[in-house]
Amino acid sequence: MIWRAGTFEWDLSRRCLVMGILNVTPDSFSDGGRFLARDAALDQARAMVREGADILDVGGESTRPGAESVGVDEEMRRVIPVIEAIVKEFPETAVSVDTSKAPVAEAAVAAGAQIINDVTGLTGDSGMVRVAAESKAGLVLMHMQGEPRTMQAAPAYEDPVAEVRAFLECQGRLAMEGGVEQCRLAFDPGIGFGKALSHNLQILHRLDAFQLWDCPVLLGASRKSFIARVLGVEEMEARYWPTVALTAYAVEQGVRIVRVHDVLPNRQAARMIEAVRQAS
Ligand code: HH2
Repeated sequence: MIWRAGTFEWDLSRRCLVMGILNVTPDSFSDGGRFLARDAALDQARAMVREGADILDVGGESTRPGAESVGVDEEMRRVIPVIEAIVKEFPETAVSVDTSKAPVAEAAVAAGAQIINDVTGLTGDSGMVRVAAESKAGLVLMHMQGEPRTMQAAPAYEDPVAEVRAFLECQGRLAMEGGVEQCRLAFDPGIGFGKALSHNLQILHRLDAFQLWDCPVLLGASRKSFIARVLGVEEMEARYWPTVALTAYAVEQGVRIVRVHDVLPNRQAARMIEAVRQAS
C-alpha cells in the first residue's frame, strides 16, 4: 500500500504513520489555547517531531461539538505562519492542514503543506477538489453527520458502518472524478463527529469496512469524549492511556494513520503491534 502526499511517498504495507495534532486554536476540546501563539505552536511541533511524528496536522478551527466556525482570514492568520515555520525547520516531516475551506487549503499547500485533512469529506467547500487535484496533496476524507455546532444533538443512523462507508465511497469517487489520484486518498470514519457512543463503538468494531480501494484508513480517537463515557472518568488525563490502547487495537485492525495528541506512547504502541505482525 503506497500513499502519496505532495512530494512524500510512504509504503504503508509494513508500517503505519503517526499524525501529531497541532491545534492553533483558542477553543479545541483538549488543548485549546495552549498553542495559539506561534512560538508555543512551534515548541509543540518540535516536541512531536522528536517523539517520532511522521505528519503534523495543523488546525486553526476547532471542530469540537458546539464549536462556532471561524472566518477564512482568521483561520489563515492562525495556521499559515505556523505551517511555513514547520516546513522550513522540518523538511522531512509532512505537514497536513486540518481545514474544510478551499482558500485555507490552497494557502497552506502554497506554504508547503503536503496533506489536506477535510473533516467535511468535500461537502464543506465545492472548491476543495480542485485545490486537492492541482496541488497533488494527500487528501483525507472524513465522515461527519451534521456540522460541529449541532452534530451531537441527536445523531441517528440505521446502520452507522454501512452509512459511513457509503458516504466515504461516494466522496472518494467525487475526488477521483475531480482529478485526485486514488493513491493520494485516505479515509476516516470520523469518531465523535455526529455519533453517539454506540455508533462510535460499532465503527471501531468494524474498522476494516472503511478500507476502500487500496487507500489507508485514518483514525482520530485521541482523547475523545466517548473514552470518558466508556470508563466513567472525568479528567482529560484519564483519556491518555485508553487512547494508546485504541491505537494498538486500530493498528492491529489495519488502520494505517493514527491522529493523536500524545505522539510517543502511541508511536510505541504502533511499533510493538507492527513488530508482532511482521513475525508471521
Ligand atoms: N478530529 C478532530 C479534528 N480533526 N481530523 C480527522 N481526519 N479525524 C479526526 O478524528 C479529527 C480531525 C477533533 O479533534 P481535535 O483536533 O483534537 O480537537 P478540535 O477539533 O476541538 O480542535
